[in-house]
Amino acid sequence: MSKGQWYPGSMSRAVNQLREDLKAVDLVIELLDARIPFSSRNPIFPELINNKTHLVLLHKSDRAENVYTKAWLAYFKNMDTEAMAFSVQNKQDLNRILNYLKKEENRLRSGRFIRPLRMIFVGIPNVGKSTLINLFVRKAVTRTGNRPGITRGKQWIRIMPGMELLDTPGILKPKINEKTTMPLAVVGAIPAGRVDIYDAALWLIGRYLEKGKADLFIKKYQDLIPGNAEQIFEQIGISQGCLQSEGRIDTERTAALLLRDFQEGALGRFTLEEPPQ
Ligand SMILES: Nc1nc2c(ncn2[C@@H]2O[C@H](COP(=O)(O)OP(=O)(O)OP(=O)(O)O)[C@@H](O)[C@H]2O)c(=O)[nH]1
Ligand SMILES: [Mg+2]
Repeated sequence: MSKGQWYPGSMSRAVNQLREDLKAVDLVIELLDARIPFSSRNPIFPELINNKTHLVLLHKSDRAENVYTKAWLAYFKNMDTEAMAFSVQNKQDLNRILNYLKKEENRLRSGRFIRPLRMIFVGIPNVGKSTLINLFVRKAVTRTGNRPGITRGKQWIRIMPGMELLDTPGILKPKINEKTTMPLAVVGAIPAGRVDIYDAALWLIGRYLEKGKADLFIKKYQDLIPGNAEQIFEQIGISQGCLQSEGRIDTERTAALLLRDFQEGALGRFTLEEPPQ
């Protein structure tokens, strides 16, 4: 099967746009969700960036478990890919990126200063690209505006002398298959409606049970009696008052509440994917 048949039209348009944008940069900063580094990476990405200097950020690391974030960092190191954990909550993380960029700028230029080091943030929807661009905008020395002729239509943000960031992020939809659907759904990277949220909620409870972390549910929703995923779901519905008129629980509302609580961090730090051995 050719690659074109794998992706619907909008996907290939996005890929073509990204291919274009990548031509204009020296450095690609790829954002992965630290809770799902596997599912939040589109497998065509490594081929697309084609040996460009590349930094992986395990983003939203404040939502992930440190022990697994460390394991993922070791995994990328092992693959000779530069990677850092990142969270907007942690000021040091931004400084760490800026230091990395300064080093890269020195290394890439190595005396022959021709033009600024240019970079782009790339990642799936909702991974945090705009949030990160805004952080850099606040640090920025100037917005450089359009550069007709050189990089038509692109807006660059000069984040410090000799360093420019493309102000529109590269968006690459995740690859959705039976392995990635649920992880993407529970972090909110798949639009509602594409997945049955009851299935997603049960799957999530199942993961907490598997990891022996059901206590985080009990802490959040109180007075839960340990049980299987269905029983816990049922009790959450009752304790949170997600009921229908006949007194049965409203599964849609219960599932939505549970997923929202997970996404907002009310169910603690939780990593859904561990690196391959
Ligand atoms: N917990 C946590 N949430 C974050 C972090 N960074 C961003 N977010 C949240 O993630 C959500 C998505 O962030 P955006 O910056 O809009 O993501 P995006 O990649 O630009 O999304 P699209 O424009 O849809 O592609 C927002 O609710 C942010 O507040 C982080 O480091 N930690
Ligand atoms: Mg955005």
